Amino acid sequence: MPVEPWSVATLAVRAGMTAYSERQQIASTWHRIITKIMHRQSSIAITGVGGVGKTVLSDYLSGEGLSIHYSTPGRSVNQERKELYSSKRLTALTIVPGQVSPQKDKSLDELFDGRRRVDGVIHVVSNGFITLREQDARELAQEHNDLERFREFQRNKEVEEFKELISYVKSSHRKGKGPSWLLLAVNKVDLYYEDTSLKGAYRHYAAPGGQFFACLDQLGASLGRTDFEWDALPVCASLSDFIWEEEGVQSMLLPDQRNKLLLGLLKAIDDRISAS
Ligand SMILES: Nc1nc2c(ncn2[C@@H]2O[C@H](COP(=O)(O)OP(=O)(O)OP(=O)(O)O)[C@@H](O)[C@H]2O)c(=O)[nH]1
Ligand SMILES: [Mg+2]
Repeated sequence: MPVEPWSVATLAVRAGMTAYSERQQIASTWHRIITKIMHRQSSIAITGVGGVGKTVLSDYLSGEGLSIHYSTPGRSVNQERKELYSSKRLTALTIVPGQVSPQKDKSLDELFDGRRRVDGVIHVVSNGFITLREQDARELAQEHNDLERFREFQRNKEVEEFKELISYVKSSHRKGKGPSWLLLAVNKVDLYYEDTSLKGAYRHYAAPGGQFFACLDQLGASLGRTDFEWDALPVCASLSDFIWEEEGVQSMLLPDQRNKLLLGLLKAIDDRISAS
């Protein structure tokens, strides 16, 4: 269950920060997670609407995104994988493309209807700060030409998308193939990390009364509280300003604050893999 307050300081304590540099901790925690997943021959899924930041977040969780040579990717058409090479190639993490497409359905079917178990799901949301690319952006701009309306539209879309995911999770669970946990990664928090907006995001995604809480609470009741648990955590990866039409929102966190949030999420994943 999510705990308030959401802040860099509380998450740093939860992540058990040590004297090691955050970058080293990110790399070592990621390695530990991937090794455990590999030994189990299961996998982790990353889901969420297009432009919410799934590919970039996974690159930062693995440490790749922290390199000065890293450049942000374009829209993902096919599913992406983080793999480990041992005697055979094993997928440790699958990122489902966000844009509605046959590739997306195929990826979801493979994950939740395939032979291998899905250990857990990281579902990414971004409080309406969705990066739109190409034609669809121009079409939407005509209807939602101010940022607040655009964000509201995107937040509703996130709820619809989430309900679809829940059906996949339920059906996979019925076949005994997991997932046993779901983490709601409330992403791009660097764009709304001030008091009122952050509290608003907490209420929307994590507090009783919000639609996400209702969906997840119901899901927990139907799957069995001992077989499934969830949490919601704020996070961010690429600290970029957000521009919608004429309006801009500045990124307001520093790299070391961002790294603490990444570690908070990594720790939450690590704890769940260790427990399940
Ligand atoms: N401010 C801010 N911007 C971010 C963050 N993460 C990603 N972005 C921006 O969001 C854009 C989209 O991120 P992606 O990771 O490509 O999105 P995606 O969810 O993989 O999208 P699809 O591949 O279309 O499914 C990036 O190009 C960045 O500009 C973040 O934490 N904060
Ligand atoms: Mg992508």
